[in-house]
Amino acid sequence: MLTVYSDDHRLHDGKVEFEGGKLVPCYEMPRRADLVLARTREQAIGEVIEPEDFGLAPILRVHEAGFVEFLKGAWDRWIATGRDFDALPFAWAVRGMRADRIPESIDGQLGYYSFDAGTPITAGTWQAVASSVNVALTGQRRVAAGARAVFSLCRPPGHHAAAGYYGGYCFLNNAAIAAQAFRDGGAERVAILDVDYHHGNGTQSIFYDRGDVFFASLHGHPLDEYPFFLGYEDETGQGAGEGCNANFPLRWGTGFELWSEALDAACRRIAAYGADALVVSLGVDTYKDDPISRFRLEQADYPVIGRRIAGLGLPTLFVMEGGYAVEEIGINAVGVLSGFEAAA
Ligand code: Q9C
Ligand code: ZN
Repeated sequence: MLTVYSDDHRLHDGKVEFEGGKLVPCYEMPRRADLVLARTREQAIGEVIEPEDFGLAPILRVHEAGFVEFLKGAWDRWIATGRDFDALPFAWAVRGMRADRIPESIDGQLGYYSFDAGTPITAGTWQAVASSVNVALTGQRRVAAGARAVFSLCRPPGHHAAAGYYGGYCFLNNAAIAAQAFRDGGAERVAILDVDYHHGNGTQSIFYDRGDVFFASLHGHPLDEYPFFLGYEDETGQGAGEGCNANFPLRWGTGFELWSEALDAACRRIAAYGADALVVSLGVDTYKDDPISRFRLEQADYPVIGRRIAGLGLPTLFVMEGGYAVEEIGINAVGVLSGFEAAA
């Protein structure tokens, strides 16, 4: 399987995120992608290529122009206020507040365009984010041109980012942009399978009212787990998208037996939908030793996941999302790909 990768991800290197009442070192760090890349080479899963540049047009098919403009300029505006550390928001519009008025100050806009304080913007964030999108789109183009499967080693991740806001270590939604690119390239129906530990709230929200993109997510139950405010089973889509959203929330402590039953159910829904292409939001923070997650998957489970996904028989784009047990991230992520290859 071909891997798409760029060193540009290193330009996004946040120092701290807000967690549990204090600022802690970022879990989402450059070493994550470095170790996944190293593992693709050790396992010789295939050639590694650099991304092409697709510019802003495919991004603007999914994200609001004002939001993209904000992301591009946020760091320069932040340092212009005299600060030389990571930019984090601290206030948000909640129930009944004015979400229809955009503040002018950088601090107000950081809150307006985000949903958590865990996602720092740094000097190189925009460049890394734009490159991560290009990694996804380069993989998408190869799959659209006939490859059975490609691995887009995206960093930063994307599935928490919605059309107009960032959060959860995500800025632009790589998987959603790739899914839209499949549609724009002529695919009638696209399915997205999100196996990251966290609910793909951004992806769900982007396609919620559309019937042309099916979204299925297995994740920590919102009663227990971040992002807390989306991801329940009764979110089934709306309007033309009714029936095209499937959530499988699972409680803390879930092990592979229960998790893989949910995977089977999600795969049956995707098979019944009849997609022309599949995008997999590949997070491996379901691992038992992940420092911020509470499922109990083991190393040997990841190839089984890959085999099950291969069973769908669809042209498949894997897009890297989360996974914070850094020393094992390569083994687990590439484990999925190896399992897929062995079965495909
Ligand atoms: N600092 C992904 O796996 N953690 N994102 C909340 C606040 C947020 C995970 C603690 C976890 C986001 C792509
Ligand atoms: Zn995650």
